Parts: sequence; C-alpha cells; structure tokens
Amino acid sequence: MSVDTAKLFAQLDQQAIELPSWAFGNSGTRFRVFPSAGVPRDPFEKIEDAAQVHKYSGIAPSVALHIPWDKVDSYSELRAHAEGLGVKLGTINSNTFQDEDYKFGSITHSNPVIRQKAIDHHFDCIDIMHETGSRDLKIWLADGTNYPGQDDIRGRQDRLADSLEKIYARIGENQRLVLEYKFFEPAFYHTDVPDWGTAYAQVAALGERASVCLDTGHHAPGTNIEFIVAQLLRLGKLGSFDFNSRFYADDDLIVGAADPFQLFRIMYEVIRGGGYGNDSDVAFMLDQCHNIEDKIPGQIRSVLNVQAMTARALAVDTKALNEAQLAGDVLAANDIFMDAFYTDVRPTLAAWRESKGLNPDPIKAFNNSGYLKQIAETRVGGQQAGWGA
Ligand code: PSV
Ligand code: MN
Repeated sequence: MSVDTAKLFAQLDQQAIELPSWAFGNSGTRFRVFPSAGVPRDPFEKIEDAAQVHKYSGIAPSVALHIPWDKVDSYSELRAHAEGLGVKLGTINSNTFQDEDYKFGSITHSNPVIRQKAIDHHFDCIDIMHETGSRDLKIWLADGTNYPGQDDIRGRQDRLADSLEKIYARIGENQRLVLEYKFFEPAFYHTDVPDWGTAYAQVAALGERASVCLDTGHHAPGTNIEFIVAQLLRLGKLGSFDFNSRFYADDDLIVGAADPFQLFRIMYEVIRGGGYGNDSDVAFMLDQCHNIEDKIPGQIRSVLNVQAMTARALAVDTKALNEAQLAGDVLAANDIFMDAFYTDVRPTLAAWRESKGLNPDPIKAFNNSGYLKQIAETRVGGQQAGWGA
C-alpha cells in the first residue's frame, strides 16, 4: 500500500453516516404511498434493517429516531437491541408537526398553553436521549404562516427564542440542540426558521451547545449550499447535516443522485473547514424517503454516494490548488478542482472495503444475502411503519 493510499484509507476510516429510522418505513407523496413487502412493523425492526446497511457498508453505525414515530415502552431495551446488532441510537428528532394543536404553530404559538405543550414534548425527547445515550436533539419546526398579516412574524420570532431557551436549559452537559431550517412547506408565506441566518441567530443566542442543522433539500433552487457550509463552519455553528437530494423541492431522494457534483463541493468545504473526521463534531445524517425503490439497498446506495464524494473531495490536491489560487490562475485552479471530481474512486473504495473484510460490492452482497426475501416472508401481520408512524 502506498503512503497516499494508507493516508486515504485512514481518512475513510473516520467516516460515520447516521441513518434515519423513517427511511425503512413506507413513504410516498400526497398522491399515493406504495407499500413494500417486509417493511418494519416497529422501531425494533427498523433498527434491524438499519443494521444491515452498516453490516455491508461499514460506515453507518448509528440510527436517528423520530418521536413519537419511534415511541417504545423501553428505550433501554431498544438501545440494547441496537447495540446487540452493532449499531447505536443517534439523534432524537422532535415532532411538533402532526398534532391538531399545532395548526398555527408549536413553540412559536401565541397561546402559552400550546407553546408549553410543545416545549414539554422536547423535554420528553431529552428524557429519551438520556436513555438512548443520544447526543443530539434535532428540532425542525413546521411553524409559519400562509398569508401576509396572518400573524405577527416578529412576535413569533421572540416566542421562538423564549421557547428554545427553555429547551436548551434542559439539555445535558454532553448533549446538543441542533436547529434545522427550511424556507417553505407546510407553511408557504413565511416559516419561522427559513434559513441558516435565522437558525444561526437563534442558536448563537442560546450558547455553545446549540448549532445549526443543514438539510440539503431545504434551499431555494440555485442556492450555493457549500458557501453556507463554509460560513457555518467558520462560525463554529455547523452541527449536523440532513443529506438527501432533490430536483425540484424537498424531494428527499437518494443523496448524490440528483447532483453528485454538488455533494462533492459540499464535502470539499466540509473537509476544508475542518468538519470531517475524528476531531470534528459535525454529524452526518441522511433524511430521505424511498418511495419506489427498495429501502435497505436505497440506504446502502446513499451512504456509498456520500463515501464516494468524500473520497473525491479528499483527492483534491490542496497544495497545488492553493498555489493556483494565489497566482490568480483561474483555469488551473478550476482544473485541479475538477480533476479530483472526475477521479474514479471506485477501485480504491473496493480495496478499502476489502481491507475491512467487507464485500467490495455492498449492494450486490446485500441483494445476494436473501434478507429482503426473508423479511417479506416473516414480517406478516401487524401494521407496517410509515412516514408518520
Ligand atoms: C422536514 O422537511 C424534515 O427535513 C425534518 O428533518 C423532519 O424531521 C424530517 O423532514 C422528516 O422526514
Ligand atoms: Mn431534515
């Protein structure tokens, strides 16, 4: 093994991508949900499926939960189940978007009773985090308005700050609060946390253990997402990613499928800004749905896409790039950057897998394992999990 390959392998060893439990349930659009055979009936089965992704890829050691979708009687039992399968429970996602009371908002609501109900839900999530051993509480709010004048957008911002302060005061010493932004949907005139600037302003007011979650599907078309990555890393406030890809809106398609070059550019800025590897606190999560493709191989494909673009980003000749930049050599600099993007890293990644005792072709290995057939045959009866339960 050459020195460079050894260095690259050591860097690849540091990659960890968290899987969303909800990716294993049925999902769809408002037009139709196509159910799949063998879909998990409960959080325990979701974790079993997630463990398969880690077993074949070697880079997906934890699973994020969504509460109440993943509500169980015993979180320590769920944790033991996960650990027995070689994975951990990760980020706890709160959910204040499916309750009748939250029609006009949750932690931003003008009614203090409803606001407190939403805050209490976050307190419950924090209790769960203590049992699951989770570090991050991730908050995404559906809060917003549909019509100009509908509510006092400034007042909502003040209530948001106040509620977040109460939630932040509850999180443990080794825990973090990450606030996710999104500029539309389900509210269409304004959302209360539309962009990285608002999320940054809110978490900066809270303190050190609060940071921003960047969901790649939550920006207007054409937004330079890697610039936001660079900016948040520079400010020390990039907490986590929700990875997915999109052609139009918040499509939640397989990360790296719609625009691999964008994923490469993002990973380059992550590495450039110190957000990658054992020394970094940035969490890399998927937030996706697999509506028409098989879910487990869909998740394997997703983590492999992130790994491939990470390997390409690690291949950028940063010294030569820096020289070309300083010399003002526009074309040379761009050439160096593109050269890394066009590098075929597939043989290198196959060799990395073999060095870990993994099959060089994880999707083929999974498909040959018979797991999908087995779950289709054994998971009969009960209620299949879906996005929302
Ligand atoms: C909202 O669109 C979001 O990205 C949030 O992260 C939610 O928790 C998640 O999707 C649910 O899929
Ligand atoms: Mn998300």
